[in-house]
This record gives sequence, structure tokens and C-alpha cells, in this order.
Amino acid sequence: MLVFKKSVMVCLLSVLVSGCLAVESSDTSPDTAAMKRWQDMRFGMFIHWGPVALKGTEIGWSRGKQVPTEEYDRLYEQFNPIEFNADEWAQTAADAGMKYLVITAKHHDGFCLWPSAYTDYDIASTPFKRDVISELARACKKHDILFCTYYSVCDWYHPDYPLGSPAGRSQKAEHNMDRYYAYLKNQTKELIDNYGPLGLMWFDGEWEKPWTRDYGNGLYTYLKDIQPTLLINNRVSKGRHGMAGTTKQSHLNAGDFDTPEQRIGGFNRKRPWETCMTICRQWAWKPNDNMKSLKECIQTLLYTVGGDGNLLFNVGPMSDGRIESRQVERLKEMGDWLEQHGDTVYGTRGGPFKPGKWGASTCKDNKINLFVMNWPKEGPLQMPALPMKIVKSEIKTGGQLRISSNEETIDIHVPVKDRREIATVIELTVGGQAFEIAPADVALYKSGSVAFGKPAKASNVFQNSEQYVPAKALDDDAETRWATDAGTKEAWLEVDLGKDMTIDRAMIHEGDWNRVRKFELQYKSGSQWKTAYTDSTIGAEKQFEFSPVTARYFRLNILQAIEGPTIWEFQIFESK
Ligand code: H79
Repeated sequence: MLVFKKSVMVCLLSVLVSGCLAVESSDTSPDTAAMKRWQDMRFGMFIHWGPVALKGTEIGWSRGKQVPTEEYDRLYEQFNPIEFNADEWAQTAADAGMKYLVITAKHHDGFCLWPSAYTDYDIASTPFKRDVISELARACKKHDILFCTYYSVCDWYHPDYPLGSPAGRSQKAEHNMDRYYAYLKNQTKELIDNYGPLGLMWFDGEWEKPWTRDYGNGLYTYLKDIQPTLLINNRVSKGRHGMAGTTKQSHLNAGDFDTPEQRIGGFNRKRPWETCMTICRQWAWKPNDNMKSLKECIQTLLYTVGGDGNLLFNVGPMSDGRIESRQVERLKEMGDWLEQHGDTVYGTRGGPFKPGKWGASTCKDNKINLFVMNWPKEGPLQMPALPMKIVKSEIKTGGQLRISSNEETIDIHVPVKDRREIATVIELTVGGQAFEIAPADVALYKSGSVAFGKPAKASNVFQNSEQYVPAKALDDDAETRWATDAGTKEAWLEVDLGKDMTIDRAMIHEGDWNRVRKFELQYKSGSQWKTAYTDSTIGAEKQFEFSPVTARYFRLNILQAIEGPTIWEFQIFESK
């Protein structure tokens, strides 16, 4: 009891003194200039490399699986990448239009790419001996690329770290987490001291049990004290929503940005984020791995920046030290595109038109860049009207452009022959700061639903992910959805039409999920919800009519579901 009281007191005091809870205090928010500099870069190179390249299996994860642990842990004895040329790697990144680089100084397998004073399981013990991290840091500096390191907080090799394999299937006999934590602090400090200042420290492996929020938040403040301009990802602490990479309780869990993995993050201007994604399938080199097409590569970048995020694009160099030539070529092709259109990417912010099937947009000062990636089957692409005048418009990928606008829409006409396979780039110059325009959805096909693009609320959102917000059911895009947490049996989605409207028809699309067993369509009358229609299942494109009701707020109320319901589209129509 005494202890409890004391801790409450301390909490209250620290709230009074620092003005807010632990990680919200000034020493745990990122350096503003460093954050802006990094966000302006938008595109970086991720490198996963180590002795495992000798096997061509996945770094860390293949240890004790495809490769027996004893064999994996001795690969370093043969690691001799004599073709390694840091200058070439930095040149490849620069030619791709990448502005920063993050390399696996240490992955989950514990091997260190630099000669560490705290372990012999490092590059100095290989036949190669050379300090890869040092050579790369220097080459990056020369090519004006911001150098950064990846460091896994889980270490399946280190005797002090409790777990010995993924999912803790093997435990070490004499582990000592506090001692391991000291090792980890020494090593990360060593990286900053020897190769810093670093752009960012990219942590990973934090989901494992031995890693606690206290360890994470402690490490965060420890490193920020050493280098205040250092940026640190959210995986330093706990609270990551799986591969979506967003952060639960970001006021409690340190971290400067979110980290969606192998997927593009949802539109978010409030919290910085960076998608990490592989150019092939595997993080580490794999022979004949499936490589992404140029279209996939560039569209991934554009959808990411259009959502206001950065892209950290991964290559896994081979065991001889070279990056596969087909990957170098693909990256160069991205660089060629950026050479032409870099001003629409670097230093821009996502929006104001939110990414969707149609494409994505970025903005800077009085310019809006549209990346149109899909067109309606017929007619022009219709964008919602802007609260600012369009003073000029230009098609940057060549050809003809005609724009006609009225109070509600901006119609973008580009003849089929002038539409580009990857993205048709259009620049709009507006009569004000484009970033101040409220972000809006764009529909490729218009349903005519009055709920389209209107403010929405929901009982819950799957992992609080931007990707599954209720707006996704109101965007006339049947490929995006509102999703609820696993195990949800009852849920609602509410829309505010902004004014009273008379509705007598609806279309709800649950795809082939068929999880709903009972639902009702409701409208608000005074402070009460009333039911306009009720039914059992939904399924694909369910259309129904009911006696006209007039209200401003409508909701889909799911009364019974067999699993967390997902709704791809919720459309309601005015009675004619
Ligand atoms: O370094 C690359 C991968 O080796 C590493 N992160 C990228 C940057 C990676 N870590 N984990 N994974 C890849 C996939 C693992 C997913 C899971 Fe989990 C770990 C599933 C359950 C535990 C993370 C935490 C996702 C959900 C909870």
C-alpha cells in the first residue's frame, strides 16, 4: 500500500514538474529540425546483410530452421565478401534517388558488422576483417546520404539474452537480461561514438517478452542524451500494432515514428511514419528471389509519400559483397523517374487528396502534385473541389490536359494516349498554401451515396490502424474497408451527413466475409437512435429500400457477428 501510494505521488509530481507523462516530456520528443530533414528525404535504402548471405536464407529467422543453429553461428568463419565496395553501395543508393541508408549493424542473429569492443562475434573475427560500418558511413558522407543503423534488441545468439530462437522456442540456461541490456547500451553508444552522428537508430525485435517498456523508454532517453538529433523508431519500446506498425499508447511508449512493415501505411499527417519494404521477397539475399516490377516499385513510393510517409526500400547484398545487378538496375530506373519528377516527392507532404485506387497526391507551398494511377472506365477523373482557386495546371508526364471545374468537382481530362502506365503526373498551382487544404477522398467510380467522404465514427477499428478506419467504408472504393478488432461481435459505424437528408435506400458490402448475422440501419432523432431497417446477413453488395427517413446522423448497427465484422462499403441514397 505504501509502495503504491509512493508511486502515485511520484507520478503526480513528475506530471506537475515536467508538465506531462514520461515520454511526452521534451527530452523524449524528436528534434524538430532533424525530423523535418528526414521527412523531407522521403526515400531511403535499407540493407540487410551478414554471413547468412552465404546460405541465401532469411537473416535471423532461418537460424535453427533452414540452417541448423550450430552451422548458422559458424558462417562468419567463411564470411569474406571481397567484392564489397561501400562506395558502390552509396552510389547505388544515390542513383536510386535515395537520401538516407539504414544497415543492419546487428540483426536478431547477433552478428555485428562492425568491430565491437563488446563481442568477438563480429566482422573483425571473419576472414574479411574490414569494418563494413565504418567504410559505409564514410561512403555515405561522400555521396551526401544520411547514414543510419538498424539494431535488433532481441539477440538469439547472445548468452545473456533469455531467448534463443524465434517465439522463444529455446531458452538459454544462464541468461541475464540486465547484463544484456548493459551490453546493448554499450554497443549502441559505440555505434554513435564511432560512426555518428547517425541519422537514425532503427530498432527491431521489441515484441519479445524479455524486452519491456522500461528498457525501451530508458534506451530512448539514454541515446537522445548522447545524440539529441538522433531519430528513433517506435520499435525501441512496446506498443506496436504488429505489421501495421502504428503505436498503441504513444504517450507511454517512446519512439519518434511508426513502422509499417511490408505494407504501405495509412494516410497520416499527425504522426511521422516510414514503410519498410523489400525489393524482392526476402530481407537478406536469396538467389532468384522474386523482384518487384518498376511499376510496383514506383507506385509503392508514390502511395507512401502520398500518405505522408517515408519509404525505406530494402536490398540484401550477396555474400561476395555486391548488390545483384538486376536490383541495381531496377533502383537506377527508380532514380531515373525521380530525376524527372523528384520535386513532386522530396520535401513534399502527403495530400490533400488521399491515396486511393485512383492514385495519390503530394503538396508543397502553392503546388499540388497528382499521381494518377488508375482512371475511370469512362469520362474524366473527378476530384472534389478545392477551397482555393486553381491558378495553373500542367501535365508533367507530357501530352494534353484539360481541367474543367464547378462548385463540386474538378474534372481531369487526359486523352488515353497521354496516360502513363506508372503514373500520370499533374501539377496544380493553387492560390494559397496547399497543405492547409483539408484532406479529401477521391472516388474513381461514383456511387452517388450521400455518405461518401463524410465524417465517420466507429465503435472500434482493427488495431487502431489508419488502414481500416470507418472512412474506408465511405470512400466508394470497394477495395478498402473498415475493419474491427478480432473477436468483435457487435459494432457500429456512424456517419454525419452535415445536414438533414431524406434517405430511403442503402447498399452495404461485406465482400465474401459473411460475418454479420443481424444488423439494423439507424437514424438519429433528437438524442435517440431509431431503426429504419433491420435484417440478418449482409454479404456482397446488399441493396435494400425502406420508408424514407430524414436525419443528419445515420449508422449501421451490427447486432450480431460471428467474428470481427469488416465492411468494404456503406452507402446510403437520397429518396428521389
Ligand atoms: O528485419 C526485418 C525482419 O527480419 C524483421 N523486421 C524487418 C525490418 C521482422 N521481424 N519480424 N518479422 C520480420 C515478422 C515477424 C512477425 C511476428 Fe509479430 C513476430 C509475428 C508475431 C511476432 C511483430 C510482432 C508482428 C506481430 C507481433
